[in-house]
Amino acid sequence: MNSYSELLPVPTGGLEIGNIPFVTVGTTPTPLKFSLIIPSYNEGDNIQEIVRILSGLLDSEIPGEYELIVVDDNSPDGTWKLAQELTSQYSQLRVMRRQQEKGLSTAVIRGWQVARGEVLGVIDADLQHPPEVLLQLWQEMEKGADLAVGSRHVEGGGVSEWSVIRRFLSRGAQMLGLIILPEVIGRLSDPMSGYFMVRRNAIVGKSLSPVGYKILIEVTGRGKIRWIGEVGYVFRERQAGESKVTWKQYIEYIQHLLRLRFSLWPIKRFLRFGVVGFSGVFVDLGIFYVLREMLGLALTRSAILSSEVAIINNFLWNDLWTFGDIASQQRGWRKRIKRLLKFNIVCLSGLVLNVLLVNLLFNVLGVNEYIAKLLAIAAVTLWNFWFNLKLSWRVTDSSK
Ligand SMILES: Nc1nc2c(ncn2[C@@H]2O[C@H](COP(=O)(O)OP(=O)(O)OP(=O)(O)O)[C@@H](O)[C@H]2O)c(=O)[nH]1
Ligand SMILES: [Mg+2]
Repeated sequence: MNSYSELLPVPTGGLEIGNIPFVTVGTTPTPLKFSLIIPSYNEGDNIQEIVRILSGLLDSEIPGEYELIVVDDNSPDGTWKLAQELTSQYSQLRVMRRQQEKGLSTAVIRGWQVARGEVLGVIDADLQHPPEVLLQLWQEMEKGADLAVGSRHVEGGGVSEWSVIRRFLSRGAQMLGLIILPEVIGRLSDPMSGYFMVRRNAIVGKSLSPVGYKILIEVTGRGKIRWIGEVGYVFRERQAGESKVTWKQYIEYIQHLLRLRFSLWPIKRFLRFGVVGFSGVFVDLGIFYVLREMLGLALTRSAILSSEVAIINNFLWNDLWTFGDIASQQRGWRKRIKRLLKFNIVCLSGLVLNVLLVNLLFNVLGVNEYIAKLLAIAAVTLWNFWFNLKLSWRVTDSSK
């Protein structure tokens, strides 16, 4: 009797993780607690063993409330076929065979897109990720972590028989990551890990980029990850099959870091902030003219008043436009006044910094005074932007 499950449909289109699809497969209700993706390419010698071990572990912990999803890229050795045959024996197993798309990262994302679990995970098919660690990772999630990562660089972790070169490259890649993307890479002791679980809520609606091999960095960078749990594991030697790691992946990795860097920096906001700042110059000058020429006020008084009007002008535009999306979540006059006060303080501190910098550059370093002033304006613009972003319109979510 042939009682294999049908192959899963391959999602097309964007690489965004949605809410749990409301489908009932057989008698299994949705949502499930956990969906574990097993990406595979020519893992015919390993697939049966990994499915057997993982099913055993999860059956003991969360019977009937999980699913294993093998995502195979049409392996020439027929891994997908072998996996599909296993579905008659393992009811929680589902298989996707991709023929149009290739690559580890997109395999994981496509798997997550059809997954029904509240927690989404990934594990290599080649038994290099010790399956027993899975339950420890699961416990981290149960304790409330948003992300639980198997790490080779915390207690209990390691790499068994890697060559010096591979260790060096792995560490080097991590250092580079720390320089380019400190706020992401700095949160992970093992950013190259391919063994982790993430709460669906933390990445729902986020579009994950297909560049690169290391989906963990993408998830940490774009997701709403507050708490990360790490569990040490020793990366085992391959038992069977061939490695797919090539130089190309290092290049992709760097591309990936850079792409994420640019999308995480709030460049659009910064440009708007600049435009608003520029408009403030004219307001300042205009009011100064009115106060001096028409009302005959004293110089200092006019300068202070016109600056304050410009600050209020800038605040209003920033509150409406640059940071409008954040402001609309902090409604009410009280909050708005609070933001205005903070904005004032930041601008004032910027002014002090401006004067200090011009003095330092001109008097101490001997820079031409106009160049000194220009440099100070550039530095203070960044300063004002950053502190207003973090303080006045508090954004802790880096994707904003
Ligand atoms: N679906 C899919 N899976 C892949 C692809 N490339 C690698 N995999 C799987 O992803 C997992 C990790 O890939 P590996 O080639 O083992 O990479 P690695 O573990 O870093 O390197 P090794 O130490 O050489 O094994 C394995 O389960 C592979 O079968 C791919 O293009 N598509
Ligand atoms: Mg491997």
